Amino acid sequence: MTCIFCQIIQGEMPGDIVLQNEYITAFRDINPAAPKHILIVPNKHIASTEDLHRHDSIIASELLLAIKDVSSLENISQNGYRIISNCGSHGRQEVQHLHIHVLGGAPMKYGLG
Ligand code: DGP
Repeated sequence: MTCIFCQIIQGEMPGDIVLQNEYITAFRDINPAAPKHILIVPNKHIASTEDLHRHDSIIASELLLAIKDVSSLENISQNGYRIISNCGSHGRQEVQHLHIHVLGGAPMKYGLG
């Protein structure tokens, strides 16, 4: 079965893409948990942080650097935001393609659990 996020990256499925470069794609979450809720994903299919290896260090750094690009594009740099990456069943990861949630546009609730 083809990965949903791979389909969005490749333009085979509609996705509200806010940023795309050689390494990463950022698009709006279909089920936003905050006024601004963007997912940043590697263009290469990597299932989770557990599957991210040192030979993909450029991808890892591009994922992190894209956070600031997205915050700037979404006008949430000044007030801040929360980033989350769920991994595996205990982390309640639903889509098996590594992604960083960027949540902003309003104060987050306290706590992480
Ligand atoms: P996670 O639990 O971290 O795996 O969150 C996956 C997120 O992906 C969830 O917030 C909803 C979002 N999502 C699932 N399917 C789609 C889709 O087809 N398009 C978009 N834009 N987001 C999706």
